[in-house]
Amino acid sequence: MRLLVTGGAGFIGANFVYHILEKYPEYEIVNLDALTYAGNLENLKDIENNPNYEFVKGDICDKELMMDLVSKVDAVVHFAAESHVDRSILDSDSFVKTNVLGTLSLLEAAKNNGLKRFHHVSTDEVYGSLEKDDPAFNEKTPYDPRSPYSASKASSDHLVRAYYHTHDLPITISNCSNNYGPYQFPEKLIPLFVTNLIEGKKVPVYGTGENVRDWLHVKDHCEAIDRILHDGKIGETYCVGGNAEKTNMEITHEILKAMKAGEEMIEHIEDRKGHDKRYAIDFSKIKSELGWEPQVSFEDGIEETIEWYKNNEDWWKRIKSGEYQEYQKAK
Ligand code: NAD
Ligand code: TDX
Repeated sequence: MRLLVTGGAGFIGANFVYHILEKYPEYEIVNLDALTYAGNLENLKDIENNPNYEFVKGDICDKELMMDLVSKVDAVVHFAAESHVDRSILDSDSFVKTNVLGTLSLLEAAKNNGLKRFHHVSTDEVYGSLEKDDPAFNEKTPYDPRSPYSASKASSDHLVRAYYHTHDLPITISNCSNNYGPYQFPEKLIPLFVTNLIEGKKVPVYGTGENVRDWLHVKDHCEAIDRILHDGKIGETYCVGGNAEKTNMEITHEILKAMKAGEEMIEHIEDRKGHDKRYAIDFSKIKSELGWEPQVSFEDGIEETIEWYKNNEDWWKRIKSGEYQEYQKAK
């Protein structure tokens, strides 16, 4: 199988490229990435010389390039996106451009191109915000996005489904909860807090920190996408979750404890605008249809992740200082 992975230089995309090349060494991967601030070729150093791996620098909005790349592969796995909610609040343009128009450009390129599969990687945030005792999101939950980020992802999901119904494009979609693990850009909660503490800096908790997220190790997410890509039913959506709902304060305390830091390192700061209260995922469909469920417990996963950031200071220090962008300019 020859795969086009978009956004493979980002956090989940890079983990997915490693997952596929390790599990299916005969597969070929073309990784298309624009190398925005979130894309980092240093994430892929270990396989950059693998003969079954090729990197192409480009924008998913470039329809001609997408046509050319899509015509040479069997399947597309679409990760490329602007992914950080806080950035979408400050400036929404790039979110609509990449997440909506970029996805549309890729769909147009995929239409009538003989693809076996177009898998779209999406988020649980499209379903909105839950109250404490509300039932978890599932595939039938009505869409109710509330941030420019989630609105742009919701829009892309609708377009992907429209191309299935209108053009018979063989699509699948996954809507996943919060990921954590190696190579996550240190602007997201877990890597930001871990790296701040290593640097002796405080951790900024938005508001009271009572907001709840469901956490999934990135390895489990990659395995879920792998199962959907190979065995998922065309036209279907799968909700993917970690069975690990935690308040931000719980996460903060677990990180502080694991890193032997005290409460004085917590700094409560102004809340995120429109901060969604709670996300939770009912993943019974993917469990019953594809036999997938999370394998990494949060307790093991967070410990392993903290170790990874401790052992890879070079990687995140080069991001925090901006040096990583020099590496890719030279490529
Ligand atoms: P990320 O921000 O780490 O990586 C995004 C990648 O996309 C980067 O390499 C970036 O350079 C690339 N990119 C951005 N704009 C592009 C464009 N116009 N053309 C080509 N490449 C472009 O994101 P992530 O956390 O790895 O998320 C990957 C996908 O998974 C996204 O679609 C996101 O919505 C979804 N998702 C993420 C999470 C999570 O917790 N991180 C959870 C559920 C779903
Ligand atoms: O400094 C911080 N302080 C803080 O309290 C940051 C960065 C976050 N937070 C809070 C906000 C959220 O309640 O922590 C929670 C997690 O925040 P993020 O790591 O920014 O993730 P979130 O907004 O939940 O979105 C993530 O999960 C779903 C990804 O960034 C999305 O791409 C994905 O779709």
